[in-house]
Amino acid sequence: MTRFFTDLFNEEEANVIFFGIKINKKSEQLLDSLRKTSWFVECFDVDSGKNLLENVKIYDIGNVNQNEITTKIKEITGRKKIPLMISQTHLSTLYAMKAFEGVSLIVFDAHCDLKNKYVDEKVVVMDDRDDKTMNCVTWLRRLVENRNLKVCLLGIRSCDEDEVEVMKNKKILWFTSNQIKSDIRRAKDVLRKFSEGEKIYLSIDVDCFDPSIAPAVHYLEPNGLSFREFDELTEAIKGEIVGIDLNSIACSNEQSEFVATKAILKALGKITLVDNK
Ligand SMILES: [Mn+2]
Repeated sequence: MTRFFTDLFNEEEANVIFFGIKINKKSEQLLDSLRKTSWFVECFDVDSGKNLLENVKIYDIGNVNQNEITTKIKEITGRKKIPLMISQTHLSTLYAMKAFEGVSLIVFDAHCDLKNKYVDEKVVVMDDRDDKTMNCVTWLRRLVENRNLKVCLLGIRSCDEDEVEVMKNKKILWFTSNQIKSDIRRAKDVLRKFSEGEKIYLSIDVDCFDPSIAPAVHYLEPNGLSFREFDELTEAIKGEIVGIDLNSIACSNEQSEFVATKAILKALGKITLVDNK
């Protein structure tokens, strides 16, 4: 197996543990393809003159099932390491967040994922009981209805009135794609204040990007973030990154995979602590 980004480190010395979520044969092929793509992404950032992986030693443990996420992450954080997960569904983030306490959540997404129930032939229902309230468009609703959590959503451009109500009631901080495009300085200022001194779990839904740069998503929402906008916002995040995921990449597509792995690399560049958490 080609390992994600590198095979330089063993599990013991690594401070970031990577794993993919296997849903079916196709998702395993996609994960393998992403692993191969990651080797072609340059770790040196020419603008900052920094190696984005300078504080990062990644070890790839392979793929795990959706129902193993919470246990796996608890095991990783218990060993003072940072989990990095790639999944085809955003529902995985719900199970990841169950492994953390006292963590704030930053999500890049075109959608709020705050629906109470949603049925669509494209929505992969992950629950064995065929539960229509547990999927990639309801996961954040399920998370915030049971927990007091600081949440910031970035890049929103598709949601309904009910979801806006939930954002207001739950005091979720959110920026639409248009708000980011018209005043990114303000978005960055607010994001900086939101994240300062916090432990941060960062979740990147690939559909936050404009479909012109990342077309391999389930819902091709126009007017998405440019890579530069994503990069600038990520750069503004303060605090301590305790977990990262990238999700909702729908199928193997070279262009989208490159954008996805580059986005992960930028997120990894935010890791400042090595083993002294
Ligand atoms: Mn999502």
